Amino acid sequence: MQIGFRWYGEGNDSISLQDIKQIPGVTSIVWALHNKQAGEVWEVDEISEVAQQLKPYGFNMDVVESVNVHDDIKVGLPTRDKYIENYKQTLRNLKQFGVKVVCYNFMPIFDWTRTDLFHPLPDGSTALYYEKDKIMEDPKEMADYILTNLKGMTFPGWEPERMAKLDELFELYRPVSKQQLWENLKYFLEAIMPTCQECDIKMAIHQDDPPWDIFGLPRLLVDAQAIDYFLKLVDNPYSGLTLCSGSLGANRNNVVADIVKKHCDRIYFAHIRNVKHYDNGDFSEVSHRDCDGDVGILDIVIAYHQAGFKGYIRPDHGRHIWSEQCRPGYGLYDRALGIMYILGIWDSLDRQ
Ligand code: DNO
Repeated sequence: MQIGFRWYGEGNDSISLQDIKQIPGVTSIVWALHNKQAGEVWEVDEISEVAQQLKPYGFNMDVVESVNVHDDIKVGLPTRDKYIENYKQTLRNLKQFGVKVVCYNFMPIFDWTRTDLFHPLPDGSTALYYEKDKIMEDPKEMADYILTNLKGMTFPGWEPERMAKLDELFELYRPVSKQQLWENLKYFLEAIMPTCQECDIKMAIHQDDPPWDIFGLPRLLVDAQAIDYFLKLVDNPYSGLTLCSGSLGANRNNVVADIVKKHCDRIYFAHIRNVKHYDNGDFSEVSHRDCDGDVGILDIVIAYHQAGFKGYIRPDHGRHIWSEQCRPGYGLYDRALGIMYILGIWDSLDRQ
């Protein structure tokens, strides 16, 4: 197991590499070129700039989160082939820097979706929150709310350029059924698998967050059954999972530890996040401690340990604590606490 920490880049994150260096156990910076639009090639000199920043700290850049997939690929337009060629070129360029895993998602239009980015918790901290009823309303309202609260920070999946075209995007996705979306995912993966093999880069899909359809848009990776289906759809070791405990765990029927046990050999990247459910269907993100939420963090970490997991793990979202001003979900302190919790479990299991 190797510990990663997501970092949004120089000038784009309140957290410095120096800060991250002081968290025990972190060896990988989980990074991306956040100024790139989906579909653009990531050029060697742009990647090299990040490599130069990481070098003095001894961090590797093995995991990219995310190289986003262009909507034309998701929708299955004829122009998708051009964007797939660009994706392949990006993979070849990433290979030059030793990248081993690319995390990506196939969510239509929206990436992770929350209705409150700074919801107060009883302990005085704030956290990302999902209020089910608010999602029934206008998607534009929600996009406006999120963009306003991001205060100019870029967030993958919430690019202002894309959000400005929401009507157009909804129109584009209207004819795309769930089955068609699966077919388009298959087409994309089959097209890039030879390049992944040539570059020895594993594609690791992130689950839909939350794991159910929203605003009438079909969402694919929502439960154990969908994960089984996905892994058979393109049954190639270069296509696997970023298993996100928090995304799946938002549905209380998902038992994430069971998915770890079943598919550990196809999990290349693990996101560890805890979620608390409310009876009305709302949920809140909470600390990584097992008893603070409902996801079964302890069982999940034990399952990874027992399976001899060799991939990358990162603490996923954290609460905003100790008055930290940071990106929603991506502060320093609570994620650092999350790492210490995961390492505490891991080290004591090693001892046994
Ligand atoms: C949320 C993240 C996701 C993830 C993408 C991967 O914070 O886990 O946004 O990065 O879905 O493409």
